[in-house]
Amino acid sequence: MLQILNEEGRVREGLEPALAPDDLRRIYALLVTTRAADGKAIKLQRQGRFGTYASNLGHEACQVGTAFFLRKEDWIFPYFRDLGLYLTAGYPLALYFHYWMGNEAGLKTPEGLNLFSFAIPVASQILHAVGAGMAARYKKMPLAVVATFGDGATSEGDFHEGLNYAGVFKSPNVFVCYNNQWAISTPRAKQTASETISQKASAYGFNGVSVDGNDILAVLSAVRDALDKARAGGGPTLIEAVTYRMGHHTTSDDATKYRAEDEVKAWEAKDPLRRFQRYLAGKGIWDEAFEKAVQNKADDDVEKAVAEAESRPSAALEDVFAHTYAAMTPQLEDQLAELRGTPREGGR
Ligand SMILES: Cc1ncc(C[n+]2csc(CCOP(=O)(O)OP(=O)(O)O)c2C)c(N)n1
Ligand SMILES: [Mg+2]
Repeated sequence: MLQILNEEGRVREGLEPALAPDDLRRIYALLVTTRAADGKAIKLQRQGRFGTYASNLGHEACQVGTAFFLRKEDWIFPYFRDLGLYLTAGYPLALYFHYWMGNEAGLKTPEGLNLFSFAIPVASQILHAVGAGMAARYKKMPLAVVATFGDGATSEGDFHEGLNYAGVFKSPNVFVCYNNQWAISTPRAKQTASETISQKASAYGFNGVSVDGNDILAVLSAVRDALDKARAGGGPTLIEAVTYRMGHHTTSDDATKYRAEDEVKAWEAKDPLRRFQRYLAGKGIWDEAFEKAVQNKADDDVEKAVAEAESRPSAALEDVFAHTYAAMTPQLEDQLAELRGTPREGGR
């Protein structure tokens, strides 16, 4: 497993990626903003101002590291636990919040951002990403297409079909699996008998690499190499970012029912933010004043996003019924009429 920063934030000789101090500052700010926005989202859900929400605590390095080197022309097919990726890609936080407050409009990507609405059906985005990758190949566009997903997604047919196709046709895909050890209550050991998730790539004829997903430098390096390879026509790569879901699966879950507190505690010591912070301190980039400035800006951005999201219109009542079929079935029309207080004659 590739690790560049150890748990104390010390860097391994010869592996440190060349990043300008301003990039390092920007990466740290993205990590901190992701954590601040995630913490706020959980509080808002507890206050009834958000719907069910999927926590991101512990995933910040995987998410920011995956998106940081993407170019404007690349495409991203994310999943529901990808807040840091959204922020790094430049998605407005207010829109992202608006979605989780219960309005589909929040996932309507602004023009010019090649970011697909995130997938809730586990692994379905992998097929879309491979299709987009093939389109880029046919059009001879030198771009990369990224799909992110969890360890649980690797048990879905869509994962195997997508990676098989990508391998055969050398699509310019980068598959990033956030292996956070759990798929709701299913532990990694019950997900697959493979020793690693990255080794699955060899069955499809391309490279797989496992990286420490709590080490932002390792994620950045592996993803940058894979993006360069994809853009140059070298075909796909599977990256397994080994991390841990520090929170519950969603706000509707209680992880204390199925996992031991000791396990969570052990992962606290591997915190991706603290590790990167120590690295930056060693380089003379991080100090208390910098920390305060970054935190204040993050809190400010988050508060502004909440205010903006809450000032946007609420979802229409019809939305609950309107999007399952191209046209509503008579039963759905009956239900909508009933909800509006005007039940239809003979309605069921
Ligand atoms: C096709 C499909 N089956 C089941 C579900 C219910 N479900 C939602 S998240 C999840 C587990 C996902 O685990 P993983 O892929 O490891 O991602 P993580 O939540 O850990 O980030 C399941 C089973 C779903 N959304 N889609
Ligand atoms: Mg998982």
